[in-house]
Amino acid sequence: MNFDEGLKKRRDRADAVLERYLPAEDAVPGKLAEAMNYSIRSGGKRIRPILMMESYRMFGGRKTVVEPFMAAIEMIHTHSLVHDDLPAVDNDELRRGRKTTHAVFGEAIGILAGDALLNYAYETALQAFRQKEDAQLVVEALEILARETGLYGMLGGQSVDVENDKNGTCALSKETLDYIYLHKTGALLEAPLMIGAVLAGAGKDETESMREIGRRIGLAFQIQDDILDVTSTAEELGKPVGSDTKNDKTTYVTLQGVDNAQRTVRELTDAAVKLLDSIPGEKEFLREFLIRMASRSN
Ligand code: GRG
Repeated sequence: MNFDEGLKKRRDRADAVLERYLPAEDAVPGKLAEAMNYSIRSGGKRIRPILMMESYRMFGGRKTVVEPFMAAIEMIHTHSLVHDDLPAVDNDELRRGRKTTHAVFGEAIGILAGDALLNYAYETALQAFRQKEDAQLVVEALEILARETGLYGMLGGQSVDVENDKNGTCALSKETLDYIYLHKTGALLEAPLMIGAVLAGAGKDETESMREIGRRIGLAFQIQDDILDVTSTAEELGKPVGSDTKNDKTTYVTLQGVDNAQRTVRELTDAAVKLLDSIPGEKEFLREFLIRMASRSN
């Protein structure tokens, strides 16, 4: 099986897992469930559940305890996109090639759908306790999920981003930009790699190595986002381009230029792959996936 076939298989599996955990729309409050499901079903590369599954398998995991967590991480990711698109934040009408949730359902339901996805993610992850044998590992995985996506993770990074947005045209330091990128984007790529490892029973050192891989690939991923904002098209990306320039944002492109930013992406990816290579386990697909994530065109 070549890489693209392997990717399709994994994406289909992630979609099937998600479908099993989505809320029903035929009971009250159907509109809210519909808005949640609309945002989840509007596509997306499913990077985070795929990373989790690959990490789980790499450390020998073969059970289904990982599945509620795969669904939960995609729900949290989708919550962040729904809220990021709101009029009070980026005010975008296009996401994943479709109208954004608030553009279809109105702002109030857009806000609620984002909130509900975040809450439902935990309701979903808690279902992992039904598979009794792995209770302690489930507790550890929940701790990672909560921390990496909360105040000291994604939400913290986003808050510093928003704070600096309101600072006018004053350029950010590279240190502040790295804090923002490592948290608002990196934390949500660290989390699935770590959760997959923990649920499969990996040791502390191995889990920390997976965190470090996520950190490097997360930074590379967000820098690539900066690059695509100036080099790609709305058709290719499925969301507006040129928004960083429009909003006068400091990015790796404004700090380093496109060529150097591309070099930084390559260096970070190489470092992530080198670390992955030092860990035993079946990781051929994950290795290629990390490389393609960083050099993605959408
Ligand atoms: C309410 C101010 C406020 C914000 C809440 C938490 C949050 C929204 C945003 C987090 C920051 C964020 C949206 C970062 C974007 C990271 C990023 C590059 C996402 C794109 O991920 P892909 O390419 O998307 O995996 P798909 O659509 O393929 O799933």
